[in-house]
Amino acid sequence: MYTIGERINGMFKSVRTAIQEQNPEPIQDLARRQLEAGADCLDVNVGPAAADPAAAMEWLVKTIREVTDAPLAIDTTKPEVMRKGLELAGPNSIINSTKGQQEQLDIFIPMAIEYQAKLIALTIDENGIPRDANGRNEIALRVVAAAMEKGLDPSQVMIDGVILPVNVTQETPGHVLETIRGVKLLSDPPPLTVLGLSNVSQGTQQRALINRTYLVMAIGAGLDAAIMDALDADLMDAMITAELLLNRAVYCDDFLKAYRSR
Ligand code: THG
Repeated sequence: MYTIGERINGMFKSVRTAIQEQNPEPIQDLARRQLEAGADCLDVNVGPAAADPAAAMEWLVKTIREVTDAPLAIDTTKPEVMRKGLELAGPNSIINSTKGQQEQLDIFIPMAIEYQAKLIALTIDENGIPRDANGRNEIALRVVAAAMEKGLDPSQVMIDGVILPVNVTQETPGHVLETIRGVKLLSDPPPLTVLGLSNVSQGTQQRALINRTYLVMAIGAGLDAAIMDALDADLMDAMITAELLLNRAVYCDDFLKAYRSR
């Protein structure tokens, strides 16, 4: 499992304040701690409140790059903010994200090729979020076809089935699991799959429990990557154990420690 740490997001008050005050310590601390906890990549999102999102993205990426060369997932809907982030982040970045409609694919697929970045595609289009897995897989197929047509290998595409809070639509978690399974049949090589895990528990009373139970289910369905709270040690333990039980790591009594020191 490829772990993308979710915490550098202006949605969190401490991050929002750090951006406003241009105070590097809280950001650099979150970068270090998430990587120490096992994150492979860091999501970077200036949040909805940033007055000048391109300037905020520039400051965030430069601030993170003072402490780590780890891959970054540039999390914005705005092409000019994305470009700024990719320029400063360097190779192995992730474009987070494009939607499935043609106008967006025409912008973000060439950008992925230009910056040699992976491309997260949400299974959303001009008609919104599909009700079920069929609708999601239809959009995923269009994305993969567009990528191949433009010369982006499907293995560089990460399909996000768009999980919603379970207390808002209780059918969605099941539909997204079906999407994860279905996406693997779209092409050879298939695209990767990713989720913004914490969305599933927003507004619920048992966030951590719901997050880790759903992560294990999604890993069982074939999930390749998740944007998740790498600072939640129980969540990371559940992920490591799921991988062990799927025979992706050799068992030893110290398997949690062995994975973490890999
Ligand atoms: N898919 C993709 N990218 C994404 C998402 C996705 N990026 C953003 C988001 N969804 C994933 N990241 C988060 C980060 C935080 C939370 C949820 C998802 C979260 N935040 C607290 C809340 O809303 O309750 C904020 C708490 C606070 O304010 O301190 O849960 O789906 N590709």
